[in-house]
Parts: sequence; structure tokens; C-alpha cells
Amino acid sequence: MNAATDRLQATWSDPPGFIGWLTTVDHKRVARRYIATALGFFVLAGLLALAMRTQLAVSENSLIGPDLYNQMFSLHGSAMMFLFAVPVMEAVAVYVVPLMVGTRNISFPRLNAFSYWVYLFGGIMIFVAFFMDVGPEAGWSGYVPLSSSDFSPGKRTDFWAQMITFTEVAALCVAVEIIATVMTMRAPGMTLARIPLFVWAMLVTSFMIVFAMPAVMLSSSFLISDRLVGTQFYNAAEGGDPLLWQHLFWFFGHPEVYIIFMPALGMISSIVETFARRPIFGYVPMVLALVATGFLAFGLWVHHMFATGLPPMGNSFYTAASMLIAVPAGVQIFCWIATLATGRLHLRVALLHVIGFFALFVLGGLTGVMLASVPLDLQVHDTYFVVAHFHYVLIGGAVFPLVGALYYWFPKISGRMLSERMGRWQFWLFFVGFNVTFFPMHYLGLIGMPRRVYTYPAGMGWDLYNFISTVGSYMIAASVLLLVINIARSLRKGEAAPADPWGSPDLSWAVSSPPPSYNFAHIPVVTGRHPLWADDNATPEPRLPVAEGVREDRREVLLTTPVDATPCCRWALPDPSIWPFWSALAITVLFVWSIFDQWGIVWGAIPLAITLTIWFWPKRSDPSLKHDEDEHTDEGRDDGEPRHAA
Ligand code: HEM
Ligand SMILES: [Cu+2]
Repeated sequence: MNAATDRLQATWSDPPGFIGWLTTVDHKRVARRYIATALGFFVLAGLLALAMRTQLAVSENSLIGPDLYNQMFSLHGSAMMFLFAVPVMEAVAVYVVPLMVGTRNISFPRLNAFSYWVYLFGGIMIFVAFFMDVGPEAGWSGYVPLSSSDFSPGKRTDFWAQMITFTEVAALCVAVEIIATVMTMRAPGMTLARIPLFVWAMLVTSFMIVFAMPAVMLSSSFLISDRLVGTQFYNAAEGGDPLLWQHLFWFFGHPEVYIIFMPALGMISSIVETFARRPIFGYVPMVLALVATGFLAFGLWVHHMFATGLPPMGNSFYTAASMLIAVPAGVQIFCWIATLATGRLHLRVALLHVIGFFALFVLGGLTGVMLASVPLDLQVHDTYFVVAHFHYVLIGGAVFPLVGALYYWFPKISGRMLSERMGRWQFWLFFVGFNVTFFPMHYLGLIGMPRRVYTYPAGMGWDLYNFISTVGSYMIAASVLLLVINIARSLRKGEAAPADPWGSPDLSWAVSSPPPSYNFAHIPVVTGRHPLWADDNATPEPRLPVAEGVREDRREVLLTTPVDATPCCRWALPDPSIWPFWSALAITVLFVWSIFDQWGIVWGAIPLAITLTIWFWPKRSDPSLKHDEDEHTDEGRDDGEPRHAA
């Protein structure tokens, strides 16, 4: 510790105690609770899955009735997609991206805090509703007319529709922050061609979120206004169109799976590069594949609608596009295999999960290509074949890399190592359990078992496969339990983690584990694609060059140009604030109120307007205002000498 880091510490740390906890805008603290909350929702949604599998273990079971089962699969699907998969990926990025690009916080830290609270309140609401018997009941895809007030009377679908809209606000906030962080806050010298692949993946993902989420927010808002205020967007009898729902939903829904999957690709690249001890093979094709996937993902949504009777010519186009997207996926797979084949492998648990990913994702991808063909899709539409397919891509393609990434970044985040021995057990239990659960579902689907049924008659030949599948789901549950124990144990008495336990190449490992509140004591300057590896070779770089001139007495960061990352100006980020919390609370009240009374939109807007006004009210002490004054009084004094306020 020297005087400079003491000053940084004073500037960047939160107020102590509960107030600090509530007001923090530190990307690391917000991300930590974001990750923990998302994993909490994963466990809750997983318990629902376990209950469903228990119900389906034998034919004509009466443990769970049809009404509750409807709510269970709807909430399982909605929570896994909206409250676990997307948020957890964004949350990891909120932690890692600012560190990887070498800056001191995320671009809009208060928006970040706001996003977390909105997400938390929205998620809690949907589960509270479930426990009060107003859980969603029309599936995670909420098709009309099933979700219209004719077939879903009561408040169940209203809650679902509003909470979907609401939690997507959180996803959009984070996407905007990540785009701004990556485009303007990269360390000097980190040109576009030197951005770590995980950061590239998050950049593409964030753009996809910006284009995809509004579609589902629009569709769910149309739905709620059809249900509550008598509009007719989806009512064919009054000139509306039920297919509009499917178009809007899947225009979001297909990119959604890539929004979940793309960050996982970035995680894999980080893990592969580190544990193969060599730069990734084919950096440029990798980046191009990510970008291509981002574009193509918006041109495939109709493959979810083959059974709706659209013109055959249109269907053929979407078949072709769906098959096309296997090309960039293939490019990445081959690049990783080439990297692994020519590297010096360190088979740690993180890499093990990536290798598990290869096997599972290829299988899920193959059934995806099968489903893209219209005749086959028409046969297996709405059967367990589809359930098998999408769990292979979602769990194999995203959850396996995510768990790998957890092992990889846990030391950085917590300052402790996870047990590798327990990790190996956990991995094999997960891998075997996963296949035991989901592989038989392919066959079940082919022999005709429909999805979304709460039970089935004996004598269909479905019993054995269902029973096997249920056994597998308990193995997955045991594996998740092991993971939780591993984390809890390591937090209490794990081995302390050094700054760079794996010998990784990117900047996030240049700082201590866990990083100090200001991340970097000096802003690093980047001269290659792998700042911590000398000559892009996997030998450690002894020293990083650094940039000077960023003030330490206020929360200042260095902004750089989007392409070349040459320094352009200094920018002061805001201090901790309680108002993101109050604004999130006010907007929650508005949304919940609007479910019961349309005037809730009007009256509920008043507290929201008040909280937002206070949040954005300019203050004399506001650093962004002070900035301008400094430009005048400080002319010619850009040497970063710390000054003490009078
Ligand atoms: C962890 C182990 C998991 C198990 C055992 C499991 C099991 C199930 C089961 C039994 C169903 C209901 C099938 C039906 O009745 O039609 C289902 C549906 C679904 N699951 Fe999972 N699941 C798991 C994890 C996940 C994950 C991680 C995701 C997403 C990231 C996910 C997304 C979905 C979706 C979207 C549905 C469709 C819901 C609907 O039909 O509306 N699941 N899952
Ligand atoms: Cu799709």
C-alpha cells in the first residue's frame, strides 16, 4: 500500500455497513449478488423440474394434478430462461468485462444497480405469485389464444406478462452498459483486434439483446392490454391476429437462445486458451463467426412456426437459414479443437466442463439441424424430442460452459480456490445424470409422447424411459448439491487464491483476487492480444506498461476511441446512491398495481417520476458537473497530480 492506492481506496470504496450494501455501484459487488441471485433462481426452477420428473416417473401418477403441473412447467421454463440463463450470463459479464478491458467500473454504474434491483423484485414477484396459486400457466411461450382471457381467466397470465416485460428492462440496462463499456472504456492500446473473445461475445450478445428484447416486451404488453383494457391485438374475430404473437415472440425467442449461448462461447474461448496454454487458433474467424451468428440468429424465427401453416416457400427459406447457422458454430468448434489439439493441456475441472460441452452441444446441434427440416419437424412437433433437443443445447451448450466458467472465475471473485476433487465428482455426476435424463427423451418423442402432459396412460411403452429419465434428474440434483457444498465450503475455508492461479492471458488476472474496489492501481496499456503473456507466448509477462493521468480523488476513468483505443478523455463516474433502489421499488409497484387496475399505470407513475427526478437531480458536488469547471480552472494541468478539494 502506498499513498496513491490509499487515495484510490478512499475514493472508490462504498460507505460501510448496510448503507453501503444498499447504495453500492461497484460493478463487482452488484455482479456478485446478480450471480448469486441467478443461481438461486436456477435452484428454484430446478426443484420444479425435479417435482415434474417425479410426477412423470410412473404412468397415471397422481402426485401433481394437471393444474399445478401446468404452472410448474410454465414457471420452470420462464424462470430458467428469463431469471436464470440470460441474467447469469450478463452478471458474469458485469463482473469480468470491466476487468478484462482494464477499467475501474462499468460504464453506467447506477443503471447497473437499478437493473439488479428490478431483476430481483421482478423475479421474487413471479415466485410469490406461484406460491399464491397465480403462477403462469400457458407455457414459457405464452401462446394466444391459450393465454387470452377466454382460456386463461384470472390473474395468472397477467402476472406472467407483466413480470416478463419488467425483468427484460433489467436485461436491456445491462446490455447498454456492456456496449458502452466495451466501446469506450477499453484500456489504451486494446484495439478491436486485441479484445478478448469473451468480451467480443458479450458485445455481440448485448447488441442482440437490444434488438430482441423489445419484441417480447411488445408482445407481452399487447397481451396484457388485450386482457385488461379490451384491445384486440390477438383477437381474430375483431381483426387481430393470433399469429402476431408467435411472430413477435419468436423474433425474440430464437435470438434468445443465442443470447444465452453466445456468452458461453466466450467463456469457452477463455477457458480453452488458458488451459491449452496457447493463443486461440483462428482469432479472426472466431470473431467473424460470433458476429455472423448474431446476424443470422434474427433470420430463423419461423422454424418455431412450421406447424402453423405458413406458405411452403417461406418455410423453405427458414429451413435453409436454420441450417446455415450451423456453419459459424462449426467454425468455432473446429477452432477450439485445433487449439486443444496443439496445446499443452491442463485438464482442470473448468476444462472438463468445456469438453463435456463439445459432446453435448454437438448432439443438440444435430437434432437442431434435424428439426430445421419441415417434414421431420411436423412429425415431432410438441413431443419430447423437442424437449430433449432444447435441453441439450441449453444445458449442454450453456450450463456446462457456465459451470466451467464458475470454476475458472471463482478464485478471482471470491479470493478462494474451489476443490478440484469435488469438482471432478460433480462434473461426472452432472454429465452422466444429464444424459440419463435427456437422452431417453429423444426416443420418447419419436414414439409419440407429447410434451406438457402431467401424466400418461400405462401400456404406451413410455414407462421405462420415463423412469430412467427421472433417475437421471436426481443425479443432476445431486451434482448441483455438490456444487453448492463445494462453493459454501470454499467460501469458509478454501485455499487462498493468488492473482493469477491458472496463468491466464487477460487483464482480469493482473489484479489481486478479489480485486480492490478500484480494480487497477494504474490503468494498464495493452500492446498485444494477451497482455499477461510475453510475446503472446504462454510465459508470464513480467511487467505491464501503464498509463498515468487519471485522477485518484474522484471516480474517474479513462475513455478511449472505439476502434484504436487511443485515450480521448477522462470521465467521472457517479458515487453510490440509494435512488436506483427506490426507483426500482417504485417501478415494481407500478407494474404490480397495473395488473389489478389500469389506473395503476397513471398513479404508479408518480412515485416513479419522483424517485427518478431525485436520482437525476444535478448536484453541485456532482462529478460530471465539476468536470466542466475543472476544464477551465485546470488549464494545462492535465498531469494527473492529485489535488485535494478545498
Ligand atoms: C437442471 C435440470 C433440468 C431438468 C431436469 C429439466 C426438466 C424439464 C421438464 C421435465 C420439463 C417439462 C416438460 C413438459 O412437461 O413438457 C422442462 C421444460 C422446459 N425446460 Fe427444463 N429442465 C432442466 C433445466 C433447464 C434449463 C437449465 C433450462 C434453460 C436454460 C430449461 C428450460 C426449459 C424450458 C424452456 C422448458 C419448456 C417449458 C414449457 O413447455 O413452457 N430447463 N424441463
Ligand atoms: Cu429457434
